[in-house]
Amino acid sequence: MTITDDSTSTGNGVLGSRMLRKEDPELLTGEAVYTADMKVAGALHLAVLRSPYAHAKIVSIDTSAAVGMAGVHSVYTGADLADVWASAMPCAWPVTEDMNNPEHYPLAVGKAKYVGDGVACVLAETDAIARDAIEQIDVEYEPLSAVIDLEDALADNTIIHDEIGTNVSYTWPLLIEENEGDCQKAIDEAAFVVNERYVQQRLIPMAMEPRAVVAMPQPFGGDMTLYSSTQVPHILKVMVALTLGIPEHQMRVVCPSVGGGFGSKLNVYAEELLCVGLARTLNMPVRWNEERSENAQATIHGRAQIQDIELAADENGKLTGMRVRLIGDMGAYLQLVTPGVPLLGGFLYAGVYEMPKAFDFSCTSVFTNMTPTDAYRGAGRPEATYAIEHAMDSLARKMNIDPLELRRRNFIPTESYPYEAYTGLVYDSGDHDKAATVAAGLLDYDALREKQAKVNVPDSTKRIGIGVSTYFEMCGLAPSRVLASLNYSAGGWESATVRVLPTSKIQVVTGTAPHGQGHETAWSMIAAEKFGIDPADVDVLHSDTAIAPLGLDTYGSRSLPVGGVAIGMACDKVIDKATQIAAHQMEASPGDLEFVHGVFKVKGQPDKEMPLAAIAFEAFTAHDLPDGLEPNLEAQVTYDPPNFSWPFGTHMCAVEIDTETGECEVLQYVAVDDCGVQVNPLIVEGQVHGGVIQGLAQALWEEASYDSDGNLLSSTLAEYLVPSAADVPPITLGESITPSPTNQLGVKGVGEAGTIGAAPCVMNAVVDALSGLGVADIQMPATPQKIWEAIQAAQS
Ligand code: MCN
Repeated sequence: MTITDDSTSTGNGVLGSRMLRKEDPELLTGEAVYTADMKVAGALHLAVLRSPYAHAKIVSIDTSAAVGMAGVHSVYTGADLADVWASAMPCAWPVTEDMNNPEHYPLAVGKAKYVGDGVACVLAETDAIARDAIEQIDVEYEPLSAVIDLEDALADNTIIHDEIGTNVSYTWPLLIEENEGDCQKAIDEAAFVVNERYVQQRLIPMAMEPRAVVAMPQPFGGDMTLYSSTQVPHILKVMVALTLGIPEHQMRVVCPSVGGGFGSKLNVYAEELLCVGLARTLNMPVRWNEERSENAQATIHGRAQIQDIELAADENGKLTGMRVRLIGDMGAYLQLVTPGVPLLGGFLYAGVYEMPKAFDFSCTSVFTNMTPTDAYRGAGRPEATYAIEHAMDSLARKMNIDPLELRRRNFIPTESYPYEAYTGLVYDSGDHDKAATVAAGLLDYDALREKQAKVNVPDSTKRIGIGVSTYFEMCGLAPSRVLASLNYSAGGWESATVRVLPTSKIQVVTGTAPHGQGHETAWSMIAAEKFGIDPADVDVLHSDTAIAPLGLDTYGSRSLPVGGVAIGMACDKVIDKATQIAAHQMEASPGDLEFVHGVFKVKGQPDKEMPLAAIAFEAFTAHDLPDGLEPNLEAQVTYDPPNFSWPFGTHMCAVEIDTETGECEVLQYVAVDDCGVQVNPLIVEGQVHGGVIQGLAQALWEEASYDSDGNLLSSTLAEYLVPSAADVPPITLGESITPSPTNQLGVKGVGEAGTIGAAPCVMNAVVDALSGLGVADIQMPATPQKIWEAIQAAQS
């Protein structure tokens, strides 16, 4: 494996090696410090009283009993804190100019709008006292009917936000005006049309570490340090400063170790604002630790969409048009990027297929009396992939052809890249036929189809299903200009500083904020490859805005294709400067030097060479530098990518369904995820494994279910079925590497890829197993009960 030619790699072979993650010993042996582990002398503990009603007027709140309890410092309602906020909680993505965004404060005033909405809070000497004290707060509620069903929400019979007067937040069209006529024509003239509704159930991200916050005012100077289990320290710093009116230079955010996020920690939460706001008011440290069931209620949920899809094809199965209508469930309020999530998928509904411009899409998003939704691994893109891939299988069934064959007929040909899609976006590179061929080979697709034909006979109680899915992902968010065109309030750049210390050890400072992705290892490998040194000689500094002041954090599988590339570019800048110093020292021209395995050599003069260590020391002492050159070896780069990165892949699986119990067992799972050049294949594999399991979980097990009154029925791990290791099938990964031509490392992101391919793959297998029994479709999650009921319904 090599990096692309325009880089100045010295090619020591570190890049692409299966190096073990250097951060793991600390994380795996309990040595790592998470926010909740921090010892903070004199801190007050926050507990939040949450509404037990999904929708209710708050008639009165009596805090007197709680105030009088021993160990209680103070008790606050939303009204008490009105002066603490400079503005309402932020939503960074006003997707349309007329989007309805209700005011949202850390504690509700007037009305509670979901079960879990904070209505009062306590500060006490210990967490236990604070939690006991909230039980003593007496709130009189006047319950209102809850809006849970998305189509009921659209009907506006019960209005959640009175000041808005409708439950609709926005309607976002993509290409409708231009293409509606063509799209209808394509559907009217099609030889085959698929017209289906898919429900993306609500999911709970369920990071292993719940959220935790410590807000520490510094004793002198009015500065505030916020420690938080977040994946966005830089964004959080700006947003907290704006929301609380804190001068930004006096605000620092630090993430101690973070135990996963999956998008749920890409946010600005009420508890962060409460802790900082109260710590500032009282000039005392304030902390909060989330409980697991609180996490299920008060940390964002994901997915939650209804998708109506019409897919048109000619007699050969070539796609001729597509219409998509979405209803997005925003939950009770808009969090940081809530409204943008369904739209991120809007660009991907044609998957990896050639699609004429006869495409139209619109998304109407509504408020409901449930936990706010926001980004969850894949954020819009798994939903879009599910829709096109599930519809492709339906189309193949209608045409009575093999689903893999149908896909091959529609793949964007490899030679068409870079490919301008129907949306105007340009896909960088792809080889879908290869990914599909590798996957089919690993699954032994043809042999399995033959076996299936023998096994799935009418009286068999065990039926085999074969699932195929392909995908394109739009990640590495993104060129700032494109984000601007989508009304996103931030850019898509990333920053890196690379510093060679006097003893030639290297510091990399990054704006990315890892929470399980192994950046310390991967970024060390990039720098080690560039400088021809051991990755152990590189230290990666991150997740502290005082140390890494510029950054846009980690989400959207952006850290490598944006942040990692920035590091590569900063290394190049440092090497350029070191080359000038080496040339000066050896009385040669910089053009005559080569840098190989950490040593500067004058080409053709074997006795003339200087190691990086010598140059680093020269740069430090600055006794004899070229005229005008600044001392020290350090460079900073802020990189704004010219395009998204476009990973793609094919997933395949085999399932066996017991028709008497509805039990579905995934027998075999194959994933070929092409993320361009791989910095560390071991990390890539780990990312894909984790992602696949989350996609599998959506297909078969997980669902945030609510009753009609808006009670969350799955608020503990007894009801919310996160798979254990024992539930995970054998996963075989196949290799396909198609470098991205848009960045110097040739990389694309991989953090969400597995999740995007997996749910449609498994659900296609489920329906494939049962279609012979007359089952047309099953909505996720395909639990044994749902499968059994679908079989019974089809048979009767
Ligand atoms: N990588 C690589 N070669 C590639 C692509 C990636 O070696 N061609 C490596 C990178 O160097 C990095 C890791 O894979 O170490 C992931 O990189 P990238 O795809 O850039 O994704 P991010 O680092 O930006 O991580 C975000 C992504 C997202 S969006 C979610 S959600 C997610 C995920 O990562 N949440 C995670 N993976 C997770 N993994 C863990 N353990 N916990 C989470 O919460």
